[in-house]
Amino acid sequence: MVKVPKGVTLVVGLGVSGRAICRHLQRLGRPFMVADTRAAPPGLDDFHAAHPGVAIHCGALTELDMEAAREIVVSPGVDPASPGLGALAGRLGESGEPLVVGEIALFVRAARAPIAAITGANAKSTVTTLLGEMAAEAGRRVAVGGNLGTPALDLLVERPDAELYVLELSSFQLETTPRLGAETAAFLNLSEDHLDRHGDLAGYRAAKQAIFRGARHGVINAEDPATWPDAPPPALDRFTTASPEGEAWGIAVHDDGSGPRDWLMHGTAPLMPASAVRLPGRHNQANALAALAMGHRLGLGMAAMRRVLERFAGLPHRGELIAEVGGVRWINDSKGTNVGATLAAIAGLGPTLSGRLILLAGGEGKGADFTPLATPLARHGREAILFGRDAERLAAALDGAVASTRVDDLEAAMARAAEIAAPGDCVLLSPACASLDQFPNYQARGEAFRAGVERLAEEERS
Ligand code: UMA
Ligand code: ADP
Repeated sequence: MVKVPKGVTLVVGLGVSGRAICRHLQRLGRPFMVADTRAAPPGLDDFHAAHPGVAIHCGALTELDMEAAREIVVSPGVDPASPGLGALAGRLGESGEPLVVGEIALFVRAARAPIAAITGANAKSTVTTLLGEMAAEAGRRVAVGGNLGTPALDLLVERPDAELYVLELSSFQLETTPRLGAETAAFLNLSEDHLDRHGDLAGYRAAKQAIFRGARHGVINAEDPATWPDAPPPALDRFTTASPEGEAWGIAVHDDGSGPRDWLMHGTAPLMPASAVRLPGRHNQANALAALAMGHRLGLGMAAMRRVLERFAGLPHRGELIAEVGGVRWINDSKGTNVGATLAAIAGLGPTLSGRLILLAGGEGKGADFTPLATPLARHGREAILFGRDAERLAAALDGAVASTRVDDLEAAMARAAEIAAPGDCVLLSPACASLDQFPNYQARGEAFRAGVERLAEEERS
């Protein structure tokens, strides 16, 4: 048994978040040690160089005696219910908060500006970026990060003058945050993801509900009751892609003199034509409305917010058009790492095609049910080309609703797609799965797709 000395904080995990936690504790002058369940976590040498003399335990957490620890700060990739940690659930630390917390708990203690927080199964990064851009456009000193981009604790030093923090928060981060106390908190949508960690959809939802703890304002999806708060904050705004009821944010037909068309609305007030939102698809109009509702609460001007919605073309790997080759569009939606995201991509693209959709999907399914993909693929699909660890499970779930082929990897899937695609078709990489069985992360998968499409475009030109 290795003992965590009395009064020492234990940091669990030596990834991006773990390192940010260590830097923060070092700044505070709090003694700490580190544990990582992997025998050789990446970047050990760099860590020793940055924190000389700090003890590191590599291996099972059950080999650690944590009884005397002042606090245990776990990384999001580590399950607080895992062996060695699970037994400490319910135990309180010196701070009066649970003994086991995550990075965001430390951030909340240290932050001196309001927090706008965003969670959901999908669209977190898009809404976080939109709101961050809106705040900057409105002249606010804003720091944006969390699950997306810069770890929250690093924002404290990168933007010490911040007057607003906009944070994307995952269920993993929220389940170890006792009280967030956000100025405004949005829960965008819920569909199956990370069931391997949270057990079932109810567990996943419960983790995400923590976003409302101590919030002064909430933003929820009127069409998705799972996002509605168990304990409502004092003020609540709802968004919907339907005609808004009361003071909700929605979409309705309005005529500004140039003919009737869909407008984004706040109650009965028209805000901008839906077609002026540069991000494509109805799901992105919902994302725009969520960002508007949060921005409105923060006092951002409508004109600044509108300018952002008109120009923001989207983040890489989210429904990103890479090229059109021989009349076939190749779209990178590598961030479609769960069934809900892939359904949104198919629903957004399918009706716009003169041809058919060729879906490239597969990887680590995280225990999800793939059957909801069958109906939209039957309607819009030419073929589903499946690869990676859960290809068999995907094929079984599609059950002949659309033609499907199984291949070894993304490269083979792209070769097959190039072979069968006809002008007017769209080849969509939206895997409905995590990438980790075959790639370091979803970005690497998206970059491999981009490189492959660029080779095809080159071949076409030559
Ligand atoms: N790991 C171990 N043992 C350990 C520590 C980590 O096996 O002791 C493994 C984890 O299981 C995981 C990997 O190492 O496979 C990384 O885990 P981590 O907790 O060290 O991750 P970080 O590098 O700190 O990155 C985390 C988020 N990662 C996860 O939640 C898995 C990053 O989100 C986030 O950007 C970063 O903190 C800064 O806040 C990434 C992500 O995939 C983008 N998030 C999930 C998602 O968006 O779906 C939730
Ligand atoms: P997150 O950070 O929650 O993963 P992103 O903004 O990165 O969210 O988008 C992830 C995936 O979700 C992308 O594949 C994107 O096309 C899809 N998506 C975007 N908006 C929505 C929405 N409102 N509902 C469902 N899926 C969406």
